[in-house]
Formats: sequence, C-alpha cells, structure tokens
Amino acid sequence: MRSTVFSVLLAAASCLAEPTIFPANKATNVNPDTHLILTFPSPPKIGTSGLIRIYDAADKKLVDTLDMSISPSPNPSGRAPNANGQTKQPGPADPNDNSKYQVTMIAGVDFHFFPIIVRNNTATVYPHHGALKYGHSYTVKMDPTVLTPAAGAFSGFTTDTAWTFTTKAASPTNSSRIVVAADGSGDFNTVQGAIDFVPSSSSKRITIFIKNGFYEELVYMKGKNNIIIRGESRDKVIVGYPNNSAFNPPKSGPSRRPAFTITQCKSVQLSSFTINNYFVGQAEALLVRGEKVVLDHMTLSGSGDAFTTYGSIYFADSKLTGHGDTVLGYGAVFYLRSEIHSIGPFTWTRTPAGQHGNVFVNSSLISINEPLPWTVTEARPTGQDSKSTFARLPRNGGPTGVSNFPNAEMVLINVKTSGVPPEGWGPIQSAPFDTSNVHFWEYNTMDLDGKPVDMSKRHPVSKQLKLPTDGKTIADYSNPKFVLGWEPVIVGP
Ligand SMILES: *[C@@H]1O[C@H](CO)[C@@H](O)[C@H](O)[C@H]1NC(C)=O
Ligand SMILES: *[C@@H]1O[C@H](CO)[C@@H](O)[C@H](O)[C@H]1NC(C)=O
Ligand SMILES: *[C@@H]1O[C@H](CO)[C@@H](O)[C@H](O)[C@H]1NC(C)=O
Ligand SMILES: CC(=O)N[C@H]1CO[C@H](CO)[C@@H](O)[C@@H]1O
Repeated sequence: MRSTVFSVLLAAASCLAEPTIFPANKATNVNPDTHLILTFPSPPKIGTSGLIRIYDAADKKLVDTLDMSISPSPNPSGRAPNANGQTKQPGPADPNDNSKYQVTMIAGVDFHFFPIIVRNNTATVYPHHGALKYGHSYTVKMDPTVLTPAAGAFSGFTTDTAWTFTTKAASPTNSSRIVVAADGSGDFNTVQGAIDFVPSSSSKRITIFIKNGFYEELVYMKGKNNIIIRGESRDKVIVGYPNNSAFNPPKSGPSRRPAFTITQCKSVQLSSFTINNYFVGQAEALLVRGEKVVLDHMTLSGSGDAFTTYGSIYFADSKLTGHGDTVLGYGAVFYLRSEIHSIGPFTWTRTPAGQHGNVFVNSSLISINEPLPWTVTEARPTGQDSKSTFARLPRNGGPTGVSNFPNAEMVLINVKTSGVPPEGWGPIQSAPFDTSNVHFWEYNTMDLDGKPVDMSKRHPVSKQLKLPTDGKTIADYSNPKFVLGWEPVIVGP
C-alpha cells in the first residue's frame, strides 16, 4: 500500500519539474546586478541550444540575450586540448574569440564567462554584466531547451507574465557602507555590483560588507582607492569562479584568468572571507597589483600562481592553498602568522630591483604530498610529483639570464615547515646567471612541532641567518615597514 502511494507520488513528481525562481515573479525592489536563479527538484543539465532573453517590460525592447548554442570559451572545461592535461600553452587567443564565444565586459575588459552555472539543484543564469538598470521592469523568457532537469520536464518561460520583476528606483544613497547579499536583501547582490558602484577615487573610506553566502562570480576591481571589503564570516562568505588560462586565454590587455583581480588600486583591505578558483592549472584565486593592500583573516585557494602579487601587500592571519608557484611574487609582501599549503613550489619569486620580496614571519609553509592535479590523467593516474621548495628561480627565458630575476628575495623568519626537501630552495639558474644579489635567507626554520630543521643540505645560493651576526637583518625583516615602506594598519569591523 505504502509503496503504491509512493510510486504515485513519484510519477506525479516526474512530470512536474518546474523550478522555483529568484527574483520571484512580480518581485519589486530588485537590485539590477541580480543573477537569475532557478532551483529544481533535481540537478538540471545545461542545454546547448535555446535562448534566454530579457525584455524591458515597458516597451518590450530586448535588453539582453544569452544564446546557449554559443560555447562559453575555447576551452570551457578549463583544459586545453592535446596538452596532456596542461593548461600552460593554450596558444594565443583567436582574434575572433569575442564573436565565437560568450563574452561579458567588466570594467572595460572582455571576459569569457559561463551564461549558466549549475551547482547541485540550482542553475544560476548570468545576464551580461550591467545589462539591467535601476527603475525598470523586466520580463524573462527562456526556451525549454535551456535547462533539462534530471527528472521531469521544464517548460521554460515563454509568456510575458510568467517571470517579471522590477528593479529598485535608484542606487543606494549612503555610499560609505555598502551591503552585498546574495539573497537580494542588501544594496547589491554581487561583489562586482558593489565594486562598480564605488567611485574611482574616494577621499573617504568606503566599506563593502558581504553577507554570508556563495558568490560565484568573476570579480575585477580596477583603479579604486580607500576601500575595505569585509565578509560577515571568513568561512561562510565564499567568492569565487572557475577560471584559468585555458578558459580565458592570454590576449592583449590584462590577465583575465584570476577569479578575483585587484589592479591599479591603493589602500584596499580585504578581511574575513574566502576566495576560490574552482579550476585546476594556471588558475589564480587572487591577483593584486596595487600599493598598500592589506589581506587580513582571508582564505585563498587556487591552482598554479594561486596568489599573484605586484606592488606592496600585507598578508596577515590568512591561509593560501595552491598547486605550485603558489605565490607568483613580483610584489613586496609581508606574510605574518599565515599558512601556505602547496603542492609543488611555494613561490616563484620574481622580485624586481629596488624593492623587497616575499617575507614570511611567524608563518607556516606546508607541503601537500600529492601530484600536480592537472598531470593526473587516465594514462598516468599517479601524475607528476613536484618538490615543495620555498622559491624557485629557474632559467627564465634567454640563455644569458638577463630575463631572470637577480634581485629575487624571499626571507623566512621563524617559519614552521613540513614536507620541504632538504635543499629547501631551487631550482636556481646557474652561472653565468649572477646570484650575488639573490636573497634566499632563513632564520630559525622549524618543523611543525617547533623543532629546528636540518639545514646542512640547503641550496648553496641560500643563506642561513645567525645571531648575533645577522641580528640587524633579522630585526629589519621582522618589521613590516622595512619590507613594505609603509606601516600596515588593519581597520577592525
Ligand atoms: C551542494 O551540495 C553539497 C552537499 O550537500 C554542499 O556541501 C554544497 O555546499 C552545495 N553547493 C552549493 C553551491 O550550494
Ligand atoms: C551611512 O552609513 C554609515 C555606516 O553605517 C553611518 O555611520 C552613516 O550615518 C550613514 N549615513 C547616512 C547619511 O545615512
Ligand atoms: C613573531 O613571534 C615572536 C615570538 O612569539 C614574537 O616575539 C614576535 O613579535 C613576532 N613577530 C611579529 C612581527 O609579530
Ligand atoms: C562550473 C564548472 O565548469 N566547473 C568545472 C571546473 O573545472 C573542473 C575541473 O576541470 C570541472 O570538474 C568542473 O565541472
């Protein structure tokens, strides 16, 4: 009897798979940076045909179209073809990329993007960036082929009334504290929406407060000053995107592969949230190109150059996880009380002349004992291991070493380590490359229990600092102002 009732219910459920939608039909006061979110009773599959169209309800003008027959990118899986799992050389981007693949413009930069991302039972539709405006009513239409639930049918949105909503009349008036909430209860639904809103140059400090939630979006912040981006809690505010050098191959202009970019910015603080890049291989979580950038209680996770640095950065009480060259370091960065977990080398240190480099104080460098994930293929299930050295400085281009980084600097003071090979450093390009100005220095390197490690087999280019001889050097490099040229101040909540 019971099983009969159950099968009848199942039969009914299998023909009704209509999603719940956000914004709800007839919703008002919607932020124009909203995504369109459909939650099904079972995981939907993304179609390869059909259109999503958004019309201005007042004049029926089409304001945005997403065509599911267009591939998101030349390499939508984040893997380049015929590269044995590598993403390194996807080749120069096809100049016609922008007509062949999905493209959205963020702060003047053309990114390939996913028009729909499915996580569990939820499909998030990404209108083109900036397509919706304040003070308008919109109608969403969606062909049934756009999404196919695992069970049952989806009939799409095909009428003028099934999915309409109205945006807020105007942008927020109080611009000193802006709230981002994925559920639509804040000033913006997306981090990028809030970043777009803040002025380029602000004499007063602006706080962008992100409420707990999952923010799957590309974030590109260019030319902004005096901003704090603070999460409600470090583990429950998750900002990220699947993106890498295969998905957004190199072309002229800025690198488009990080999940989160901060570029040409000054006096920016990121506090208490997580940034992930969900792709594998050449997939930066965060790229910073700026001065006086502070990261405090942050969690970053990427894969290959996970944290790419230019300028000057204070990195405190934070955690970074990556898969080799985990820090691609052109910047002066003072890491304090932080943890780096890495498959393969912790850094590729590329300090330019005239500035300091990667300085780690009271921090931990922990090797993850796994093969580089993109080298694990069906043909080679064990993949390729890579040593977790502190810094590498291999031949980097021309045969004479001119394109290498003779001023590379990485200094470890009171750093706990695990899984680091006995040589500690390298590979380092050999003569005629001049290593006399390379500062690969360490003082009081320990294991995770705080016991000194054996440094007798360290790379000859590296140096072990000792007391009392190196007392001044150790004191200088323990001082963030010496390393960065400015005194970091963390602004509290
Ligand atoms: C998907 O479901 C898993 C398992 O319930 C959960 O851990 C995860 O957070 C969900 N993902 C999202 C984006 O909601
Ligand atoms: C703007 O927000 C800040 C921080 O919440 C508050 O101190 C200030 O009074 C607000 N200003 C106005 C004009 O509402
Ligand atoms: C590092 O830790 C030592 C020992 O706890 C402490 O004395 C020192 O002030 C710390 N350094 C910094 C820069 O906080
Ligand atoms: C949303 C998305 O496309 N995620 C993909 C990210 O990359 C991994 C590995 O390449 C895939 O397994 C995910 O499906």
